[in-house]
Amino acid sequence: MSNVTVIGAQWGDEGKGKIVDWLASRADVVVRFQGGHNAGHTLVVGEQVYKLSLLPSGLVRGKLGIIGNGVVVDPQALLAEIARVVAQGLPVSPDTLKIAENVPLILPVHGALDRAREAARGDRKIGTTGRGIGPAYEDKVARRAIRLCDLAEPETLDWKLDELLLHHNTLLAGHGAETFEKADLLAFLNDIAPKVLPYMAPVADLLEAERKGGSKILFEGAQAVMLDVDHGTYPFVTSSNTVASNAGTGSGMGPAAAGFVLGIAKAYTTRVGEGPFPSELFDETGRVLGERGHEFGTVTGRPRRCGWFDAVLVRHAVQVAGVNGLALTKLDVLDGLDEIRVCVGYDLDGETIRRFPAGPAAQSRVKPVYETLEGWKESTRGARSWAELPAQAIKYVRRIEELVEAPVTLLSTSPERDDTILVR
Ligand code: 2SA
Ligand code: MG
Repeated sequence: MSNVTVIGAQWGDEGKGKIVDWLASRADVVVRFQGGHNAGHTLVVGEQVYKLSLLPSGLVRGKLGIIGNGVVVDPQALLAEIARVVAQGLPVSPDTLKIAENVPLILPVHGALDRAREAARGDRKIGTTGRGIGPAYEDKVARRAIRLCDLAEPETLDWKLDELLLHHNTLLAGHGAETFEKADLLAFLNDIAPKVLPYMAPVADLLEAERKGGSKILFEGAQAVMLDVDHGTYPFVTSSNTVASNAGTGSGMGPAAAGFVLGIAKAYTTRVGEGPFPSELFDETGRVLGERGHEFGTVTGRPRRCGWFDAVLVRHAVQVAGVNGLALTKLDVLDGLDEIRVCVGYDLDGETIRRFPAGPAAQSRVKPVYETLEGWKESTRGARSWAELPAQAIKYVRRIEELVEAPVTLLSTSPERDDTILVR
C-alpha cells in the first residue's frame, strides 16, 4: 500500500471511520490534517464501540496517531476524549499521539462566538456544531490564533491574549453575549498547558523521518468535499479545506504525500445542518433511510436529512478532490426497496444542467432529475464478496461508477470492519 488519503465525498458521515479503521491496519501512521472535534467517527471493534472526534482513528489499531497543523484543537475536548478512550482500555500517551507545535487552539471564546452568531442568524443559520471551529480558523487566518507552542512561552501568551480579547470581546459584546477576562483565560491556559504540552511534537520533521523510512501514511479526512470552504455549498460549509490536497498542507508534507485518494460515499445521501440538498426526501422513503441507516450525528446526536444518491455532487467531489477510487458504504440500507433513484442532473428554471450551480439561491432552486433503477429484495448486509450481491445491486454500483466517473474500489455492507468487499 502507498500512502492513502481518505475523504468524504458528500456532506459527511459517509462512514469514513470504518474505512479508515480498515485501512489503518495496513498503515504505520495515521494523520488528521483538518477539522477539529466537529468530526465524529464511530468505530466498532468487536464488542467495543469507540466514538472518536479529534483523535486519529488509527490509535484504535495501535498505530502512531498524528494531529497535524491543519487541525484546530480544543485542549479541553482533547483531554476529555483521551480520558474517555483510555477508560475504554485504549492506551493513548505522548508515545502514541503527537500534536503539531503549530496547531491553532480552540478556546472558550470561540465556542461562545460560534453559538452567539448562530443564534443571531436565526433562519439563516448554518447549523454548525457550535464547537468554535469557524471562529478558531478565522483567528488562524487573521494571525491572532494562540497555537499549541505558545503555551510553552508565557511572554507570548501575555500579548497574544490581549490581541485576541480585544477582537473577541468586541464581537461578543455586539451580540449581547458575555465577554471574557484575560486573567480567567490565562488561568485556564496555565492549568491546561502541562496536560497537553507533553503531546506536542515537531510533526513535520517526524513525518519526514517516517517518509524516509518507508512508512505508509494514512491521512484521515473529516467532514467532506461538499463542506469544503472553497468547493462546498458555501456558506453552508465548515471552515477548512476538506479536499485531499490539504493532506500535505495540513501536516507539513508536500503534495505528493496524499498518495491514493479514496473518496467515501454513501449509497444514498445525507446532510446534517442547514443548506441546499437537491435530492432530499421528505416522504416515507426518506424516513426509512434515516431509520435503517441510523442517521443521527455522532457528536451532537442531530438527526440527518436523507435523500437519494446525487451523482452530480459526487462527480464534483471526485473532480475537485482528485479522487482515485470510491468506497461505497451502507448499500444494505437500500435493501428491499422496489426502485432506487439516482440524481443525474438538475432542472434549473426549465433548463437541464449537469453541474451544481455556484450561488446559494440557484442551489436551493434546482430540482433533481432522476434516473430510476430496479431495487433488490435480497439482503446485502454483511456481504463479503461481489458474488454474494444481487444482480441489481451490482448494476446499481456499476451505474454509479459511470455517472461519477470513478471506480468503486471498496464496498461496505455493515458497520463491522470485515464486512467490506475489495472490488479491485
Ligand atoms: P462547523 O461546526 O463550523 O464545522 O459546521 C459547519 C457545517 O459543517 C457541518 N459539519 C458536519 N456535517 C456532518 N458531520 C459532522 N460531524 C459530526 C459527525 C456531526 C454531528 O460526524 O457525526 O455529530 O452532528 C460535521 N461537522 C461539521 C455542519 O453540520 C455545518 O453544516
Ligand atoms: Mg461523522
